[in-house]
Amino acid sequence: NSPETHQNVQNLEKAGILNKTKVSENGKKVRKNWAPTWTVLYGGVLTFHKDPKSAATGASKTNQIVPEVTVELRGAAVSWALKEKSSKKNVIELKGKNGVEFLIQSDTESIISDWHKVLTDTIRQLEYQ
Ligand code: I3S
Repeated sequence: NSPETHQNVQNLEKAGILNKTKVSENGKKVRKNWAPTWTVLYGGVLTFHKDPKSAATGASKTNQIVPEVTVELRGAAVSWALKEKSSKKNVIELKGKNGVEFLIQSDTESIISDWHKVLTDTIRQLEYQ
């Protein structure tokens, strides 16, 4: 039995700062607004928090606790974004339910590859629950 056999969504946790923009809401395209964002995966839910370091109001502990956005990963889809979606490299497309769509990005390939894997694994795990 490999460790993967026992992997479940509870073990799939990750946090870090990624560039993020919303691109669609309720299935409608919205204007991009890339911003460094504290990104947390926990319990099958991805949350985006304003990066305390870049918040205009200064560092706030509340920002780290209260998410700006919550994406339920059950029924979501994650993929590498096509070149047409952004001029940036290493871009992941995340499509949530209710027609919400985000791009997340890091200039560091290993960082974004790790996120791609953990998000893909989480979505796959949630299909079997
Ligand atoms: O897909 P787009 O519209 O070319 O995205 C770019 C714009 O959102 C741009 O801002 P303006 O709203 O001022 O045009 C952003 O600064 C760019 O970063 C967006 O493109 P990339 O290729 O970086 O996702």
